[in-house]
Amino acid sequence: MKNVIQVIVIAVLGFSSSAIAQQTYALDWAIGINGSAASLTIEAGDTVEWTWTDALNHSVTSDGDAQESFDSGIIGGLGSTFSYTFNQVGTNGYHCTPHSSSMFGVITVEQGLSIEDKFQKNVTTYMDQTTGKIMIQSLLTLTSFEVFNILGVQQHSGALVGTSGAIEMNGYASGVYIVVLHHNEQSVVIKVAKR
Ligand SMILES: [Cu+2]
Repeated sequence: MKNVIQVIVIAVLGFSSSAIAQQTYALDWAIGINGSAASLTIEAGDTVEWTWTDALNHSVTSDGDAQESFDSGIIGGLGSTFSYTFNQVGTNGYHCTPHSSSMFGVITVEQGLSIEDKFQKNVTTYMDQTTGKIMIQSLLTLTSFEVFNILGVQQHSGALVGTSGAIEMNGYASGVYIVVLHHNEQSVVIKVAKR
């Protein structure tokens, strides 16, 4: 499960929208965390902090072909952390040395990402057909949602709090819905199909 916590330090710079302060993003790091749960798209100058969420020995180690080279070394213990600040645009595959088949991800570093870009590139959603809920994970804090049918008629709306959430879709007809997620003034549009 993607469980990202966001720590944003925003300086009000008063320049263009591209003048966004560097941010620190937190990722959980434990057995079974891989793929999208361990991957982020960030901006050059941003920091990623991994926190050990199980008690095993892990490392955060860049792949051989990563843009930047980083290695925490083997660290053990629940709550241990490792931080790395990415300064070069590029793609950084990484893994845990003792558990490379179970723990791996990619930190993609781009330049000139707006807050909206960061929001859009780091939201994952899926329709849980069993519970009838749209499950959401976001790097940036979610504030509210709207759900529209394909005709653009609003069906549902409400508040969201934190970086994960669920939108109850039980009681709504099967079909395709347009979901708009909000982070303050930023928004992300996602299409989901309810069976
Ligand atoms: Cu590991």
